[in-house]
Amino acid sequence: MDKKWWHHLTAYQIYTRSFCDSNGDGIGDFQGIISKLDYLQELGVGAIWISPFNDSPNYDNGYDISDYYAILKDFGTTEDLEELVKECEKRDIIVMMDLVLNHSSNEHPWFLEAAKDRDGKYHDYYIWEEGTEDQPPQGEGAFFGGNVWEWTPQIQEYYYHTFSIQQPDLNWKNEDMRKDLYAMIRYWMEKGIRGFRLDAIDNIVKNGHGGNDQQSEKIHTYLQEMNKYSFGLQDNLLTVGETGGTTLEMAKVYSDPERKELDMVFQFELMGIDGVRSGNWDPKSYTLHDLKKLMEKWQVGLEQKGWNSLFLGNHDYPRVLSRFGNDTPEYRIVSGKMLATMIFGMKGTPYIYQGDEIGMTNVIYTESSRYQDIESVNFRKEKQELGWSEEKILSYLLRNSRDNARTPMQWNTQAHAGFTTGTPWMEANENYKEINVEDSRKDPASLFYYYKKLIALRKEHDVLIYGNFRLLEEEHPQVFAYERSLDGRKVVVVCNFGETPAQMNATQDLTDGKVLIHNYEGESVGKEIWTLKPYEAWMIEI
Ligand code: TEU
Ligand code: CA
Repeated sequence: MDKKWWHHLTAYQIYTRSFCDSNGDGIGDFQGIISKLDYLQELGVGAIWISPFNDSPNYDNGYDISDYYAILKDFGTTEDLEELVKECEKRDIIVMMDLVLNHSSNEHPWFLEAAKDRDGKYHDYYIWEEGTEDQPPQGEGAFFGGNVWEWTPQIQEYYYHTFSIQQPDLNWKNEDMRKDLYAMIRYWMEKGIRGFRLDAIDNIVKNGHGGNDQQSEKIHTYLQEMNKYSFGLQDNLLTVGETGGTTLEMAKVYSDPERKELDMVFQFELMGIDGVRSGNWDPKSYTLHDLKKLMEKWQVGLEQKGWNSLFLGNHDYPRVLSRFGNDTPEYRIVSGKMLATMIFGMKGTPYIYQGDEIGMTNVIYTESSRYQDIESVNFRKEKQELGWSEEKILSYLLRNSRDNARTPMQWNTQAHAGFTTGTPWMEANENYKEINVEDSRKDPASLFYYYKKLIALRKEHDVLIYGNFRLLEEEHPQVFAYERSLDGRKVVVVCNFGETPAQMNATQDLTDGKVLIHNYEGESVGKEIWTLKPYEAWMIEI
């Protein structure tokens, strides 16, 4: 495998709106990020992925762009962004921009034109179907509620939207539209943006009857074309595609370096394992064995060709700890460390979502009216119309809502968790007095320092980057263990996913091993490794 400069890097995702507010208007901004760069440098991350920062009416917090060249005023100015890029450069951090190319805002001038005139240049920048007001074209449900087709009385046509009605899909069949997007990407490349996360990129090819075409070859043609006219013009960029519906076979193609499509992809198979935000949001049960086999499939599947992104959550999912760990005071830190060990021992590029490094948890609301996210708001409305009780709606939102991950970053014990001196756009999680950055940095045993150590380990040990993956203890109901090996070097990772002790089968001799990291006090490897404490995790070099 050819080595790349970004292989050892750990990325950190910033949801700007909720990260740090510098001017007291209650909304996080670029100057806020700049003021926290020393913190991120200390953690050791090599990239920050910033959620969309272009101008937007914010129906979907920036994922509905009305001007691809302008900066959202809430976040700052173009000069602030340039300053951010420079300040990051000084600290060896690259800035990754979130590019939303599947759709624009319905307030983008292209769409305003398109919806006015069937014969104008921009009409074909979007996807239209004939119909009558009471007879929409055949189509599936949109991601954020309702049907994918929305009526435009002015021109008596329906437009297509994968997500909300405020997010009309762009028509990738239109070459002028594509060229306009590529020019826009070059503009941001010139501003010093070194990484690009392509939002919902596997949705850009439609199947012609109201759905996305995951089988089409066309998507590869577009990605290669985009690379040729934008990313490929520079050799020091990093691209990651959000490909929610991708199969392993497709992912191999997307991230095969020879094909020049994407450097890596986010796949969401794990994100759907418990039914969160998938299907009808009903809870789905799964076993640790299912989770292990799924991870193994992607680890082994992309071993020769391609590259994985490693993550357990982002701004679209509940908090990692509340979802896969144990967020009670007793086990919060230890289970958070265990999950981090599991992910950082794997092959791929780890992404930390803001706040996960200090163990932030889901937010507990007692009224469904507290939710702000468009998806949650639409969900609530739809279910109310169906007659669901408040109690049932609330229980679904508590488990699934994206707002769980969007409460302000918890910096300290001051008002609003130190996120703002004003009134926050969203209240901080009430537990900020117990969970915050300031306290984490004072405590050598904190999750923060554990993450810091994991990030550093990946810079020192090639076996963690390039080693082959082999699942151990496959049938164990409570332990996730695997081995990474490279040129005679071996690292074994052992994680107890249970709240109770677990006994492993002594199939390997680990007693002479060197402990790289361990989430309980004391670092000697003896026989005790075979009896794991609750949520205990080891990373051992043998
Ligand atoms: O997300 C797409 C999205 O909704 C995924 O979480 C989806 O569940 C996954 O692809 C499985 O198919 C992106 C952004 O991350 C999200 O915040 C935006 O709301 C959305 O696109 C629309 O831009
Ligand atoms: Ca602000």
